[in-house]
Amino acid sequence: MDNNAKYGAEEIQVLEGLEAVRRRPSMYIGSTSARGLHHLVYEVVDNSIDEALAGYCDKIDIIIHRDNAVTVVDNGRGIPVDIQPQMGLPAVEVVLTVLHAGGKFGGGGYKVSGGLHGVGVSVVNALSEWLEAEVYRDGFVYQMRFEKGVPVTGLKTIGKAKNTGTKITFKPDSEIFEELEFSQETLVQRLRELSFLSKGVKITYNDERTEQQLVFQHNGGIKDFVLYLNKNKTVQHKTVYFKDVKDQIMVELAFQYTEGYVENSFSYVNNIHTIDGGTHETGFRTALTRVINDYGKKYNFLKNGITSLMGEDIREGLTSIISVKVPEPQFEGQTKTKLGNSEVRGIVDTIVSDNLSIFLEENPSVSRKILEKSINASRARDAARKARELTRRKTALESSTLPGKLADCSERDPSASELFIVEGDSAGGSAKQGRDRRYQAILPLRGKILNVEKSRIDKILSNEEIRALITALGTGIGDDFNIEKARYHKIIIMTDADVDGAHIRTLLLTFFYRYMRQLIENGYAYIAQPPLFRVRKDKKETYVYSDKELEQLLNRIGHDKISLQRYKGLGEMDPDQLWDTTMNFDTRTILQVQLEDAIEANQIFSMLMGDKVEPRREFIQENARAVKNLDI
Ligand code: 0RA
Repeated sequence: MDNNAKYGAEEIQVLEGLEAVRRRPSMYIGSTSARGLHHLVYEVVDNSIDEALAGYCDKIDIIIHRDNAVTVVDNGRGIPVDIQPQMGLPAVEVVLTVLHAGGKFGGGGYKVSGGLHGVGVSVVNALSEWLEAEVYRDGFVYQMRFEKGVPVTGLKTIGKAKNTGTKITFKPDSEIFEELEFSQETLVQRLRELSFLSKGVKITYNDERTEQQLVFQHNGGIKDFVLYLNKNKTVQHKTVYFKDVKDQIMVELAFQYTEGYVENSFSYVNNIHTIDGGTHETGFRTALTRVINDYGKKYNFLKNGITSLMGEDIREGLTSIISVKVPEPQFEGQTKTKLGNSEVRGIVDTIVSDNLSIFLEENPSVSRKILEKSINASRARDAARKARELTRRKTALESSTLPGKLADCSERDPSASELFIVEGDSAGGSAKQGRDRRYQAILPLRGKILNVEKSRIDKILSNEEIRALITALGTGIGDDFNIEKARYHKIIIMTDADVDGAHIRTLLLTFFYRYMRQLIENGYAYIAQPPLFRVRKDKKETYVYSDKELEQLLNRIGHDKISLQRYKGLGEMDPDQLWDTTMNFDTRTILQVQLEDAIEANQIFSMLMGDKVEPRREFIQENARAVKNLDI
């Protein structure tokens, strides 16, 4: 066969592949916004994690350079450099230029590839202004450079190496991405999560922009993950952990019951957070419910009218992480975060049943606590149903009788209506006078609403402020929640820029997160941004929204002859001012509440709302004005 001819054809294919990626980047990385940008890093790190999963790598360093180029270094085997026969090119070049080539060589194992990321490093290469790869292997350092995915050097040997590994540095292409700035918070969150999921692997984060250095390493793996989630909660027992393999599917489970009432469970497939669950979650839940019920029956816990416990009773106060590794995962749903493989359900069920039954038999005191807690939950659920029915009936009766303190808008189309939830009666009064009454409704909340993290639903529903809120929103709550019935599509939390304001905002967000999550998921929840200062000079007034902005303004206009007013609360503004600065559609800024990462949200909520007091106070003080951090 004519070797050159074959070469040519393959090369054309490579170029066409890279061009396809550059033409429609979103097909490969989801978007070209900040989200897609961060995916580039995850993609490269996933390759190193695969090397760790295969047992050849235990250290991964991520460096963010000042120009937002990123380096990922690992101490794995190094990408092979020998000539790959099919393409007649060094394997490293193939991995970096051929779509989906990454997983084709090397020995099997579980790859992250095929999932949410897993598009291959060649995609990162295609979307980078430049990328440089260094491979440490067979005693040498090899290097190769690419621009927009195309090799601009051959594979060079540039020195000797004692160790093995791979180093990839890339600079995302400004022609592709709308946003080039990496967020430390976003990256760190994912790296922390990965370090829990990859037991023992040391992951370091070095940010040359801020000189921050962070190290993540968890020898307890997902067991440490559970401890982390329960950090500020009172727990009932030591974390339970087991790991098992069946038909090439590996299942790891860690759980621990807290004294709280909320469930905090997360599931992963090949290190991808499956937000929408799937067959692995179903298998786990089914097994948990059955095994606990069987134990309860066997040891006579179920009596006094309770014949069986429901899954939700058993999961009250449960914190759990289930992580499965599936060789060929099928992800479903719009966001591809739901596992579809039907065989996984039975396998997880069997593994959880077998291990959990043994655990319960061997740990009767823990078993007793779980059973007692579940039975309590079951009793409370009855009470809750009654309370809910009461609210439901009342809602039906009072459908025209909205809460007395709600100043509703005249518009009836929810998509054109907004509700301001305002801290305190005095600010509520200003807001009522200042608003555009056609489209803006005002609900003043008196003082603090109930801490929903510490109360069961029956108590929550008997709280007057909460009931007013539920009725005003029109959606119902919990299982009865119906987003279609929302009376407003913008629900704007407007609180003072102080510690109390931050607390109330967090309480409200906790409530939405726990009982009306779809409000957040649909993007209906917002946070108002009232000004912190008013600066007056020569009769010219300027409203200022942050300390930094104030500093910049004063530097510009000088410090002389100015009058500075600091707003401690919304109540200090008259209705016109409140309208001009915070409520006017045309000039205001409102922050949409994002549910980017349920883990972080939970962490913030449990830190703020959990029953251990100290970290909470520190956090609120630190973030009293940094609204961004509370923007779950
Ligand atoms: C293909 C085959 C082998 C390793 C790798 C790829 C590999 C890729 C990356 C990407 C980042 N770090 C990496 N480390 C390894 C197996 C090589 C062998 O059999 O020696």
